[in-house]
Amino acid sequence: MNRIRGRLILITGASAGIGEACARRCAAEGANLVLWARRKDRLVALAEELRNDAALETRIAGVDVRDREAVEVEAAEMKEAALVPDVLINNAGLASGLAPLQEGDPEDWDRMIDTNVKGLLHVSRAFLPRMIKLGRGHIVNIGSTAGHQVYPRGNVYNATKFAVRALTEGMNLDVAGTPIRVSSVDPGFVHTEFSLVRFGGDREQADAIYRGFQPLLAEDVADAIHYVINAPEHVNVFDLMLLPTAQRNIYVVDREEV
Ligand code: NDP
Ligand code: 8X3
Repeated sequence: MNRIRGRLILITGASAGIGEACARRCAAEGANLVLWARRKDRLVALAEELRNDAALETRIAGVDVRDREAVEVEAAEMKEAALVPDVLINNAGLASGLAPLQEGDPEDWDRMIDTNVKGLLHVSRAFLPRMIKLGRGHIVNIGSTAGHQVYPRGNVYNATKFAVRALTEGMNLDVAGTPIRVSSVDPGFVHTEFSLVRFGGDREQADAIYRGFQPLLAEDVADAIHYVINAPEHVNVFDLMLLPTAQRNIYVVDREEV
């Protein structure tokens, strides 16, 4: 049964990877979309492509989720246009660097904390009150296996994803007594631009992360997210973890020698 056709789905970080795959999947299911990211040129191209494939309403905005004012302005414009998301997918996120804390760059820490934690808070705070008022809404936070177990040199990235898990649990308590659902989808290794971003554009270092095994694809995660948002209203998928078969915990991966 298709429960998302005609729904309004807001995806943050829709210009690449999991967010982009999710936009494509939701479009294929007939949802209307609001797509946010900093690289607006990519959103323009994606929206154009989706419009050609399906008769959808797609609204895009170049929003940096770290910028609370920008989030509030865009949310207010949506309110003016009577657009309240049925589903908010808090996907925008990144890792920046991979170093022991004693060698870490505080600017990397700011980038991760401001995006993965505060960005998620800014966007949720902007839309949750209206969801509650209307008595409908579903927030899906993209966490990570990194929010369940730490790995060497993961320190601050791990901390942000542990925070996302705490926020999913906390938000569920906050919306108790309403029909609002808050879910978390927590993938293991997914081959996206994630590692390229983490290593500052170093393709060799990024490719090495996914070498010798089959990582998840962004489309695999989009499938899982689709399952979560398409579930009947009495079902709240609280925390869905999905890992590549070759990945046995956060850092144990069966790699073939290449
Ligand atoms: P990508 O780098 O491919 O995509 C990240 C997306 O986030 C981009 O669209 C980027 O757009 C957006 N983004 C980053 N910073 C901001 C910002 N400040 N404001 C708005 N958008 C932003 O990585 P993934 O698709 O892999 O990552 C998506 C989510 O999945 C993240 O939360 C990540 O932590 C999580 N995750 C990823 C895993 C993996 O192995 N890849 C595993 C587990 C979780 P732009 O640069 O245009 O702003
Ligand atoms: C991303 C997965 O293991 O690269 O959250 O940190 S990992």
